[in-house]
Amino acid sequence: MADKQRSESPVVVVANRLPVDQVVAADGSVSWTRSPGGLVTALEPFVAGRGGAWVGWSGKAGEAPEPFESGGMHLVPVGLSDDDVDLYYEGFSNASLWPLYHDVVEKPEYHRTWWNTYVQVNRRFAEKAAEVAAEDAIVWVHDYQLQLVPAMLRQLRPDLTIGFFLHIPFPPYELFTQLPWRNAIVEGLLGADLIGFQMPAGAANFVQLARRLHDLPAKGSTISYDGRTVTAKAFPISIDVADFESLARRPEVEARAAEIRQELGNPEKVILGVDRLDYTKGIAVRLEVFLELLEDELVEAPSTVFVQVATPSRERVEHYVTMRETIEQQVGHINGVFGSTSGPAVHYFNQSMPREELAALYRAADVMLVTPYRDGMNLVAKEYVAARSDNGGTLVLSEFAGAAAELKQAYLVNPHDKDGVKKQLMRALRADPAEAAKAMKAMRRYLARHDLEHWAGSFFAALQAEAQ
Ligand code: GDG
Repeated sequence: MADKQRSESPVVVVANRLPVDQVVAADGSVSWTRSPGGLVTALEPFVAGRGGAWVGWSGKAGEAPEPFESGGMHLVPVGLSDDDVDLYYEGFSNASLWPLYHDVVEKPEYHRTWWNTYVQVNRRFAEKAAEVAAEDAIVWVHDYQLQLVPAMLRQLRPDLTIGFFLHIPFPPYELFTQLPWRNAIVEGLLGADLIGFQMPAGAANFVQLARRLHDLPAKGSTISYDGRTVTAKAFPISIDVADFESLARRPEVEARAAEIRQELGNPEKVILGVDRLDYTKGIAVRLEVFLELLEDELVEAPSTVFVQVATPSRERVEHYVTMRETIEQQVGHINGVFGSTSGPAVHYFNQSMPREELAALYRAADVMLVTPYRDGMNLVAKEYVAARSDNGGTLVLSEFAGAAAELKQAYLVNPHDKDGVKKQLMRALRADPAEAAKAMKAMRRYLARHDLEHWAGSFFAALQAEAQ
């Protein structure tokens, strides 16, 4: 690759998705709208402010569109064919790695065709990044879909400083070593100078793997590899706290929260769950626990209602299809037995809601129920806390979500222990308002200092230090 062909981006983000969505109008014309995700908001200042680039997939299968400018960033699309989407994205990323990295909650499938496509697509991303990065640029690669990119990129461009952040948990040695391609993944990640994890445990798992599987010398968070030092450290991600708080405080959002309670029939207590419809999130456990509490007559419907927003996700992956059917049967059963003409016991929404509506739901809920079996962080828990500037509401949180290490005043639960979840949910429902307000205030104080800017800033600072 001749130098003159290179663009001059001093900062490059590489992620599975571009920070924009492609919109095709009725006349066939193509335009782009900014994705609503928090990650985009967090990274944009670092990328746009420095004439940087973002390499990613547009979200639509087919030829890659030409690079273009948006929001001050140089956006570089990577093309994925229908087969790539099937094998690299839905297959290896979401049906091999996703369940393996989440404690094998569902059985991962390992197929050589999926892996081969994962390698090919990772190479495509690495080549694009190598093309656009300026001499000595900083490149930040994201997440489990692109774990081979750091090593591939280093081979193409040894001058770069490369960071990698994993948004999901990193499993212990005993689970990770199931993976037939375990060595290649570890070597892929070791191409980075800095590997970020949500939790210290993930970083420690990685260091242990490097040591045991590859016999590499390691001290604390650093690994010696190929004449370089690779650092593996925790950088717990967060949300744009001020932005979410001000959204939830808007008069129209507060009015909508009151309206929601009215529409629900003015119940005494509203329990809320908000998740992508994913088997790691423990939605079925919540429904089982709510059913048992109704059966035990510890709660009564409709004076207590459970609202579950389950946003459609990965609808072509088999595990997700069966899980949705199970959940819908559970909801049907609970409402069949405990619903009445004045309303159902469970209000279930398998649809995506606008952010304003989510914020209003957070403000309307007495108890936020977050019960994943395993979760890298869980931003919903943090959003709930940020939304409660009235210090109202209580949070029931799985100890297996990264967020549990930070939101210490939550009612922590083990989602595998139904009696334990029932007990904590009842405590949350019966919480003394003054005590609950104190807990919420403490969590809000913590979050205010640990927001998304803090996360992105500390990762970039650590990466820049590697570049010195
Ligand atoms: C991965 C890791 C880690 C949900 N439904 C709607 C909607 N959402 C938004 C939430 C929240 C986000 O989606 C979900 O974030 P989570 O962190 O809870 O979970 P994952 O999607 O699994 O994210 C996770 C995260 O990456 C970041 O590193 O925390 O552990 O698994 O922001 O509000 N947003 C809108 N409508 C919905 O219906 N607008």
